Amino acid sequence: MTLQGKRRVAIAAAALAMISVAGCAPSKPKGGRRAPAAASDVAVAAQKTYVAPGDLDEYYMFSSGGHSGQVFVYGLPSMRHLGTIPVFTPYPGTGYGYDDDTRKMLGAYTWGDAHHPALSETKGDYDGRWLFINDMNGRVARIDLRDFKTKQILGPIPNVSGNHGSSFVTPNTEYAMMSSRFSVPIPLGTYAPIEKYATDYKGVVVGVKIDPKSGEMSLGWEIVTPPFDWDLGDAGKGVSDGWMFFTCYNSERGTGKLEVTASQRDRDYIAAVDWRLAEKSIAEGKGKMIGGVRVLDPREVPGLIYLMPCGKSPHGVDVSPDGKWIIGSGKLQGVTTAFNFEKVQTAIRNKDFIGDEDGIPVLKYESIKDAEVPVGLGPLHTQFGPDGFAYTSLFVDSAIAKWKLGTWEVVDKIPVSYSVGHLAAAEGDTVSPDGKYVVSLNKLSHGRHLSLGPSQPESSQLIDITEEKMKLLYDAFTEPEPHYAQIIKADKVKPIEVYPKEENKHPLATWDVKEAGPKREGDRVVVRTVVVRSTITPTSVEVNQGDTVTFAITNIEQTTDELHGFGLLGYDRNLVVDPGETKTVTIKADKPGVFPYYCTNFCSALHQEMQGYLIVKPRAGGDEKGRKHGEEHD
Ligand code: K7E
Ligand code: CUA
Repeated sequence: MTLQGKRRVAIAAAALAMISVAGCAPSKPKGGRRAPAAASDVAVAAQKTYVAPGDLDEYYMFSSGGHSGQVFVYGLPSMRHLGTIPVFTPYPGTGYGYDDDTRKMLGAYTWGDAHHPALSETKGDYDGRWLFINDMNGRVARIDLRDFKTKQILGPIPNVSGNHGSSFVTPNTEYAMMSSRFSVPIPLGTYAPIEKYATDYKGVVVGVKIDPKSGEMSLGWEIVTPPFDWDLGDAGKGVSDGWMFFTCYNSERGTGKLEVTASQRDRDYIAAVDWRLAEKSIAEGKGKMIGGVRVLDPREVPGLIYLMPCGKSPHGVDVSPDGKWIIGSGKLQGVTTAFNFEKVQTAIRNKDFIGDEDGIPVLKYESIKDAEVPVGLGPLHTQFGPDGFAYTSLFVDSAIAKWKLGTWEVVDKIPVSYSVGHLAAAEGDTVSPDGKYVVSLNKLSHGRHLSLGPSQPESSQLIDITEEKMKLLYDAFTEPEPHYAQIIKADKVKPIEVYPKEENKHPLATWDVKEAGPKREGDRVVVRTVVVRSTITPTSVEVNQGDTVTFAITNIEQTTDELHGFGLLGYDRNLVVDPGETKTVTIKADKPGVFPYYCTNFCSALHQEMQGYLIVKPRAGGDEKGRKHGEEHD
């Protein structure tokens, strides 16, 4: 056993001793703590989740931030929140959305709704390079796991309204897939009355191409579909590599109260999309330009899509580690269905169809399913663990079911608090899920924590899956709102701690304080700025009212953890510049006066002294007018 391991056991033993004492206490302990369950269970859970000060967690969990537009990073098994990666939303904590580059990347948006993070894969295994994540506003982002920063936001993608079924990457990160939740007339901006929904409104499936070297995303192709509400997706792997699966609800093409109109049929669909055929067809010049993109019509490309009927309004679809089974969960049912990919292929070959939807063949349910697994009520999502076990979240039952692929036997069930949406298994979306944990991403948490008033947090519960019976280990409370998360072994991620000086190719990088200072061209002023403990150079800058001023700030530290901020009062800007990094911030100096700038990120004993002044000289004759105008700065 390692020293760290020994320390952990010793501390856990101490925790056990303490808990045993509390367990004997006759009345409710002070502070409102519940009497613990069997003390030994609590002690085991404490031991399994306790990461001693200075010790490191075993896994990273990247949890979607839902409508906060961010990604939250946790360490497992401690469930400690280690950091927030801002993606679709400005975040003053890291200065994201305040410097020129990230402001431009965010575009006109101040929010995003991010549901499904997807780690990049090589041969179906997480490779620790990138994390992709969707935004309902038709966008998808790439985070670089070398520095945990958002590097690219692609979109809004033409023709897509409500990018929910995204971002799911293929086994060698060839694509991040997208699908539209809301069908609308396309291209966006086209008018059609709601009465024409069934015929004039369209869904869209998109392949976002990923450069295997740089991770750079570009628009690959689109496929137009009937106006179903596409929901979730997963890429085929192993035997089903080359295919992509998307669930939908509202195959009824209903409008109005969807809870009624879209719940009439016994079955909706999982679409099986041959993405290699899509790629090939586009290369051959097929498709029609819609909204500036080439869009394939399944009627004109036979074999592109097939529809697999799946129980009432399915939500999640998840492909087993070997790619053999496609697990689809009808959220209004008590079973989850395992479809057999081989049978799907046979049915396609035999034209075993029961009809079509706008020219897309519908396969016969009985011919393609292997089993209906009686997991419990309201199955949403399935994840995979070691030894061929699958774990399905049950929203209505508020539980997680454990069952066996192939024998379809439900072997265990554990209640969660409360109403689980997604669940995430460690390494659970790879070809070799060998993780020790499942995290239940719950929608409700009432009564499990100190009250915060009406805005209740969500909860994420850590569950041990190393033994036959699942065991609840820990409750963590999260900011809004984790949908899906992905969990990767920590040693697969190799983050840097400073930006090496020799890699900084920014044209305005300044490494010598002697070169710092303003340079004017007409009414544009570029201020080369150096930040290093404990001075911002230059310490003052004078410009004229109406000038456009760019501060190009280089943090010349090469020491880990030495971040410096740049908050500019009166002009609503705050940057944080990491060691070795250069960032620019541009403002129109339309308000005269004196505006302090200062380091916002505590960096040294003389952090407080790290300050300076932007002095804006009023226009000649100035001026009430200038001041008024100035109030409208962006
Ligand atoms: Cu189930 Cu958006 Cu994947 Cu929420 S989604 S839970
Ligand atoms: Cu630099 Cu605080």
